[in-house]
Amino acid sequence: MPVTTAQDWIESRPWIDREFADVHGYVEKVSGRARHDLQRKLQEWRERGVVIFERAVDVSLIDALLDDVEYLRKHHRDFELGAEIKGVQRSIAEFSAADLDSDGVKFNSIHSISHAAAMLSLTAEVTAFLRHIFKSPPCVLQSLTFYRGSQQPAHIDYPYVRCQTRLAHLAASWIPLEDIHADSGPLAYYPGSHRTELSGFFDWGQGSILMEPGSERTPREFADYLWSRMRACAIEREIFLPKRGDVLIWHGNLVHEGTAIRDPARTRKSYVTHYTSLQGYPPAHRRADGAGVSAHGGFAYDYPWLSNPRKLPSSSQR
Ligand SMILES: O=C(O)CCC(=O)C(=O)O
Repeated sequence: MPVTTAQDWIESRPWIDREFADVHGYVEKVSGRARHDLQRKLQEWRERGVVIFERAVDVSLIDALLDDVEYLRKHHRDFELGAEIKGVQRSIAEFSAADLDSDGVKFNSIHSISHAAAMLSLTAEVTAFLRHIFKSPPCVLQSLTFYRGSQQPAHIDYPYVRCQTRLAHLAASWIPLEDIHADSGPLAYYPGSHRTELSGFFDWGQGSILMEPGSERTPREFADYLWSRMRACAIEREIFLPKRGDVLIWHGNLVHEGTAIRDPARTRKSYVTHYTSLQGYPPAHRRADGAGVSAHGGFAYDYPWLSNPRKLPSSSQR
């Protein structure tokens, strides 16, 4: 198997990440269609690797997703959906109700059974911004739904989220499903760390920049490496304390983490979507009939391996 190297990542970068990206020229060309202060946001993306849109999310979709999540938690034995608790991946049906209440619970790709989730992933402000980043329609690769803080140590997504055919065509949105409290284990990120001269490339073994099943190095070593790079570059983390309705978008090479939960009684309901471009979407993830949800210029394709899953209320009421 050929090893994936830093060069592979560099060669697959979208236009905006290249040394001489002409943001001004690009904005001049498309500004008629821009729905926000595009020049400022694209510069922010180049410099910080993260942008925030306040009050950009439809809160009725958030309510519908919260109803879906409550339904799923009550009826989890009836559903086929991946879930992860502290690194253990199983079908949600195999976890107990108490497991589903613990910290670090993630539901994987709920958007495949929740229309509300798919529509949240395709929030207009997000898809419009990512279309500019990729110069191609954004497509949902996967989503993660959190009930409590993840406390996940520092990481970058692409060593784990790497099924896209253009490795560096990767970004994520983080949507709070409630106002986020400082003691609930909020998301934190290291602005500017998406620049590879700052974050470098971690060697998972044999020169590979991806975590493979047999990797010699661990996610904890990856976190230690990133924390030491952040210290060396004097990059301070920023903690994201959004209100319901806000959304943050991060670059696929941005260092981020789930901070410590200081009050275990608090929930931290949030919804993450990872995207690639239509050009980078893995053909094997797309059904031959192209079925899925399309909105605001983005796509959330149905997965071919979920041919007839039971759907959550926001989908079945349609
Ligand atoms: O929300 C969090 O605490 C972390 C989310 C995250 O790291 C991810 O989805 O890649």
